Amino acid sequence: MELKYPSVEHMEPGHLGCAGCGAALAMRLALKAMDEKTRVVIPASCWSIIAGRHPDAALKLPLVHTPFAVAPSVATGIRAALDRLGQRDVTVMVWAGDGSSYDIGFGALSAAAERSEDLIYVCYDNEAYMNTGVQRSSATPPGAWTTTTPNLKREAKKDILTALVDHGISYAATASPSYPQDMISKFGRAKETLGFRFILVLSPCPTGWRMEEGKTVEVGRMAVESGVFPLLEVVDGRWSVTHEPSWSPVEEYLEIQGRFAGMGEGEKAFFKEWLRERWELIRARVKQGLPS
Ligand SMILES: Cc1ncc(C[n+]2csc(CCOP(=O)(O)OP(=O)(O)O)c2C)c(N)n1
Ligand SMILES: [Mg+2]
Repeated sequence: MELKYPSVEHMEPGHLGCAGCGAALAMRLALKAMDEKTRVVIPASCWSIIAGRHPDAALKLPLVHTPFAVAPSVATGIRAALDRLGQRDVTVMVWAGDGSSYDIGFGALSAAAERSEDLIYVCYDNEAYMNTGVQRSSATPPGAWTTTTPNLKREAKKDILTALVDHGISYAATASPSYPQDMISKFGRAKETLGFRFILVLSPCPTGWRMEEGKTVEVGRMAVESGVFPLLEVVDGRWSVTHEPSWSPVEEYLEIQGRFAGMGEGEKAFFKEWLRERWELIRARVKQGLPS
């Protein structure tokens, strides 16, 4: 298949991530839609490590490391300074894990969204606190093993996308590095949009998901095709599904990952019910359209 995405690379070939890190691939693809006038803001996470340090840094772009809960606030300040300097053509992009986005930094994220800060906020979602050794977050799916859910997570995954959309932000999307064309075009669209933009990227983690490190792209595809991770776009409140799943069996997605190995029939039924309810909401939102 002919690859139609840009050859530009804002990431060096080497980085400090684990082999098969979906979050590293996600960054590489996301940056293909960005230019060199991009400033990256990263809170405590695996990416604090993956980025490395000068002179061996993995990114070719200026990057600010922040404490766990304040990346959107630091990004707000950087945006304000750039505006004061008249540098409106510079994009500020937060690149945060699910721990800081869904949980500990959610307050700062919600506040920046509510103020319509002119930022791109990316949550690379590997569904747990991976950098500190695989602890459960509110992004961890039901039925998953983590070190803090040795008997599997009992709760559903928090729907952060809908929560952010309901702040009235200008652009929101989900993306997967297994679908590079879809992902790069969403980052391109976000770059061209003003206001608060939120992109949720599912980033398979071989270490925490207990899967083979060569299967990152394949597992990402299974997440999308089974409907577990819907590819969506919400522009000014108008929802669309950018890639219809082929509804491949959910079991295929669960069985390829060791973190779901402890699931019994009850956990599988709960997982499928969570999935069904999620899609019910998506279909309703897509149908709803905009008020006339
Ligand atoms: C206030 C605070 N609490 C805890 C930590 C320790 N810590 C550093 S990274 C991290 C995990 C972050 O998880 P997530 O945001 O999902 O990113 P990931 O590591 O999965 O990439 C934690 C708990 C910290 N740096 N600061
Ligand atoms: Mg994480």
